Amino acid sequence: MEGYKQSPLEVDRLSYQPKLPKALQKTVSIKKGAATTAVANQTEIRNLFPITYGAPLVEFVSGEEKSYSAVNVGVILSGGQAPGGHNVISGLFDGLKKLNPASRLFGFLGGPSGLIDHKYKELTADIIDNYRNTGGFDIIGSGRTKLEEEEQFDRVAEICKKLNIKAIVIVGGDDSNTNACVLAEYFAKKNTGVQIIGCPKTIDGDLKNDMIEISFGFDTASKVYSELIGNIQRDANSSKKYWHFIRLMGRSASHITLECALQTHPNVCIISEEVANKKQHLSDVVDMIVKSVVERSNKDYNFGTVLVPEGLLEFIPDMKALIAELNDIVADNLEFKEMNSDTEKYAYILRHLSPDNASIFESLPVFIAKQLTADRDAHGNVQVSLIETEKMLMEMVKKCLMLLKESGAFKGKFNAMSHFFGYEGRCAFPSNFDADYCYSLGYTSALLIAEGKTGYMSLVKNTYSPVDEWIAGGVPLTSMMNIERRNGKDVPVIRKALVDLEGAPFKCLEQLRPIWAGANDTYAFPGPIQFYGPTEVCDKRVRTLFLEDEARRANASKK
Ligand code: FBP
Repeated sequence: MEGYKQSPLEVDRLSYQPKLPKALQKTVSIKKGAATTAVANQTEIRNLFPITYGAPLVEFVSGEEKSYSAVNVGVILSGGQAPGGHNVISGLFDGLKKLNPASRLFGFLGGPSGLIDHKYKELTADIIDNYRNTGGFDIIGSGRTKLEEEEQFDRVAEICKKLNIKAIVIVGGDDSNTNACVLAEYFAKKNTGVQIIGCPKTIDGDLKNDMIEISFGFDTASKVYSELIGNIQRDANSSKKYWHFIRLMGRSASHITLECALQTHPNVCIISEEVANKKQHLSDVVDMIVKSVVERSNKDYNFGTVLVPEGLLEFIPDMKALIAELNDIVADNLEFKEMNSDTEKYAYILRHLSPDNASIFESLPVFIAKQLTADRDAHGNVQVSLIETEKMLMEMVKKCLMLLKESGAFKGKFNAMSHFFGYEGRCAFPSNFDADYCYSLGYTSALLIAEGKTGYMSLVKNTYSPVDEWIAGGVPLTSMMNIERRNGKDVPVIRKALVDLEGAPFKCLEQLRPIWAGANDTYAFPGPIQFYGPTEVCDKRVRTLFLEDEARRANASKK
């Protein structure tokens, strides 16, 4: 395009050949593993998914040359962007072509809505080659339309018939893969002959379980944020005059915040799951930060860093109750939507809230109260990425410190700045790990399709080890399901993985946090992601993966 020039790094990354697990490098055969059940509510899940329930785990191992017929396959990218999506598509494309060069790949545009509205483009080699190892989902776009109604499924079946599509790969998080599971069962029941394969995507890191070690994008995104936090810490330690309140994306789960803390060693790190577990109030969280500011100021350290997970407010019991009541008041409320002024809206909310929630609402800074009443997402929930929790905490800490100053209990200075890191990391160039992992996931999806599997998630395990030693296969989607109450109904969903307070990464944070709180020489500076150079730098895994792998091995050796 006129005036558009790819950066030198972009040009160079296009020719990076992602690594594949050893077993996938030549011809493969499929090895059947143990039959599966569901993580919980086995009877209900079996009754809801009679065809796809109980299928075995599968693994691909080196095997004899085999011929596969040509297939047409569709792919969608669903939900928030995550680094590596383009590599899932290129791995899928290369895998399909390797198995049979006459196979074709169709990308559906803008996420699930592309499948429903029949908007697609064929992904040919010249298109794919321009996106290899690049960040973003722009090759076909993404979207958050929910694919869950039978009418929508029938529309999908229509386009599959028209394009002679034999399988669809759904690249998404827990919700999208839940929908993939329902769609797989529906297609099997209707004998459409269309297979459904899922791929574990989300920077949030909350799509993981005994089988899925990490969702793609988490590695890159947490490294990007950690670089920025490290840079800020060096600045804070140089000028020694600012406290930095940094909110990190991750929706409900605090995996990203935890990982960034392990990489950078901030002075304060809040973990939502811990706050909920200890049933802390907003004032407890504020007090914890105030305590740290005061203690550090006594040592003349009038600077520091505070990491705040994006979903914090929903984990504070009293805030959760307030948000739930606000959801009921605001969702689909035309009268409220049509009000012209913020003052009118504020007064309306106060009139309709229960007395306890009204008093919490009134105690919040006005800008937060306004953000909490903004438009809901497609699921009727508050959009956490739009709530400036870091600013709110900053304001509340400031207020407390002013009172302490008046009473003589705080003699230091408090100048603070706020940051939100989210969108900066979701479309970054995938790290070597994500480039290889995503390519392998895509390639494995092609193999699952060739082997006639449906209702499976593409699986690549042993990811802490070098790529050669990775194990590729598939895990039935039904095995990750349980029943949860959503919007007043019991529904089958893939269980979301929140931070495990008994898990190795959190235990490590818990142990180190007190040391980081008072010091100024413990900050760590991870620097930018490196693509070229020594493997210990370029292929370094995130701390979460390391600690979980170590714990897994220790457990296995005990058995
Ligand atoms: P997914 O769960 O779809 O992967 O999205 C992750 C995420 O980046 C969250 O961390 C964040 O809260 C949300 O998407 C933001 O949504 P949007 O892209 O609609 O602003």
